[in-house]
Amino acid sequence: MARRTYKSAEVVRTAAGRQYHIGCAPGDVAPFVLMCGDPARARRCAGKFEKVKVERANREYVTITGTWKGIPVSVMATGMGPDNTEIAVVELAQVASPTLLRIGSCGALQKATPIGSIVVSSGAVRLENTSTWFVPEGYPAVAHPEAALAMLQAASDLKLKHSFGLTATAPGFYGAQARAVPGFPPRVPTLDADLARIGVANFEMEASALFTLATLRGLRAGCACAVFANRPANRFIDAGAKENAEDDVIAVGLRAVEILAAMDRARGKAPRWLPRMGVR
Ligand code: R1P
Ligand code: URA
Repeated sequence: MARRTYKSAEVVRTAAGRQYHIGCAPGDVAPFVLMCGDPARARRCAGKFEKVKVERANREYVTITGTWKGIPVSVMATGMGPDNTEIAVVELAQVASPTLLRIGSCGALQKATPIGSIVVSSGAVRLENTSTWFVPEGYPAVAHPEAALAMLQAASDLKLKHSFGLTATAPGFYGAQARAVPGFPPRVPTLDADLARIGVANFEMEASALFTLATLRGLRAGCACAVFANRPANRFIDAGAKENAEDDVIAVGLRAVEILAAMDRARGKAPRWLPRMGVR
């Protein structure tokens, strides 16, 4: 994918050459980065690496780089929300050109989507406004097809209940996801039902910023989320099931890295992977 060039560059680095928020320098980040909001999930994911080479932690950003089945991989916690994701993607892109795979959690908007299952995003509705400071309203936030396919195949290989569809990225957990909390009535109380009616699969808080900025920069990005809530059924996951669902979405991310690495080998110097190339 073609990389854009810029007339002038503003970079924010510390004296040690590390990016201001994420604390990473060139060489710290692998060609595949798994991303999630929760630092505990990032550490849980890194616990599955064979080796850990780099660990950086600053504010909510935790980046751990190691290997998985011999493939160099990083996991990064970004904290919650599109604004945090913007900082993560912009600063990551100063030190590497990675494939970015979000391993998140979400609330399902369709009644039939089971809690604990996985939703792979085809694209995201930009309910947030972080991305509008880069692109106009009509600009679509789409997953890279290779990343989306790899995450779908990963969920299938792992025999996990999964679905594929549009995600709505909200700039908050309560009002912006139409949660009615005493004392804090949402301005648009029908938003969850309205989105469900037009086929949107799930709510979360990062994917559209990730997809938009990755597309701008020519990076591959994908998103798979474990379902923690079923909004039409008004149900939320319990503690034990949450751990299992987190392990599942981590497994999807790691398996997707293996699949993408195989797609890249099969593609060789071709600009993009096509199904006829198979995997190696
Ligand atoms: C809200 O609880 C948080 O969980 C989801 C949302 O997108 C938001 O960040 O994702 P993570 O589990 O990756 O943090
Ligand atoms: N994350 C969200 O953003 N919403 C949910 O309902 C669950 C997880």
